[in-house]
Amino acid sequence: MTSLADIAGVGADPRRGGYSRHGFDRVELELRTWFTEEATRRGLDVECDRNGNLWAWWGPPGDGAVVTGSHLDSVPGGGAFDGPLGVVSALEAVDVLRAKGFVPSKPFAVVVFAEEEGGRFGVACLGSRLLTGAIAPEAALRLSDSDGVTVAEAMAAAGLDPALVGPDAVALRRIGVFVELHVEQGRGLVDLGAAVGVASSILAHGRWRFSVRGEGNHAGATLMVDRRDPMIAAARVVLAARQAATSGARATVGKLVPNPGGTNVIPSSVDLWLDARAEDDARTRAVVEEISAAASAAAAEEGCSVTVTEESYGDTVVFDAALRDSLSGVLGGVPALPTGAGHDAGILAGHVPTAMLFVRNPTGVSHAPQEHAEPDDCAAGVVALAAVLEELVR
Ligand code: HGY
Ligand code: MN
Ligand code: MN
Ligand code: MN
Repeated sequence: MTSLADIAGVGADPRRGGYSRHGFDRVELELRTWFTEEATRRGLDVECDRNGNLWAWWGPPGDGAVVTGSHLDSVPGGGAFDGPLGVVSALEAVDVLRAKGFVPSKPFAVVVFAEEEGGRFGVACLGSRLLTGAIAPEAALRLSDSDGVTVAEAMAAAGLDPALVGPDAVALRRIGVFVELHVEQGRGLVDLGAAVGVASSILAHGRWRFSVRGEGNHAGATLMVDRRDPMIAAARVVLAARQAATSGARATVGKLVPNPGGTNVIPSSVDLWLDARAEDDARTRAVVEEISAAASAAAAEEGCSVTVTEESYGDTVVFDAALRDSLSGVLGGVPALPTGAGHDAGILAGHVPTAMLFVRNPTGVSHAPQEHAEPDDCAAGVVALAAVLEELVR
């Protein structure tokens, strides 16, 4: 049995949360080795698809499979459960089903998607986006990390052939239905007093890079009136994000990089990344436009320039209501709730029948070490996932 402590083992690995590269890099590859060993130990046959996603098959691969899984990578400083809970629970659900003598009557797989957080290359759900064609191979391959290492180089170093990257019709045809179990990133289930819930929708959300250019100079020798300081304009963008995010919208600047980044140096440029989300496309776009207008005004007043580049975007996802409600029914009528967090399930939902199960997070916190799920709730999640998978295979 994969003990739920493995979540702590895999998810809470200090290298994982404290590591900011992940995608096809050392720590993610070690986590994938762990998964391969755990899946193989269960008699599952593990293969890696052309885009770096891992598939552990219970029986022969085939079209119309029941597929479950999630991701193992993390955001920098992330918690132990975002991703690993879905992977460990999938392996444990296989244990539960096997223990009751269940043998899948249709193809069945556990999947681990690559680079879900986009922590290394900046595009979330890179593995599932490549699989579905949501990102063009050439656009993905030239993405680079903070050291200038491209996706193509990272994949090659991980033993993958970058020339094969791209939409994978075979892998997609094999997915008959996909169910992702995930720790809830919020307090919805806490407030509802429920251990498990099903997902109703995902906010529209995306990432935009603001590059502010000014004039690098000496911190001491340059009079304030003589400055063209991009940090001032960048600071005004951060405040504009807060002001624009009204009526349910969310806007975050979690990453800001001055160049060159010396304490006694007025930066020549500052790059910052905006994460904006709202209940629909129009609202999200309106928030970004308002922030971009504020950025242009701030740059002009500071004698700087600013360029805004959309790096990834996904419209609102509404999960199939019939599937959602049928799974809720299998579980005795667990509540359906929306999420502000993106998931590989959100990418697949546009292509195959897709659902999500959420497990209660008593802190409601995510993308931080305080993210949590109690062992009893994790166990309830495994039981729920096993029941749902058994129903879907029927
Ligand atoms: O950023 C997100 O919403 C997800 O956790 N990748
Ligand atoms: Mn996440
Ligand atoms: Mn996640
Ligand atoms: Mn000096």
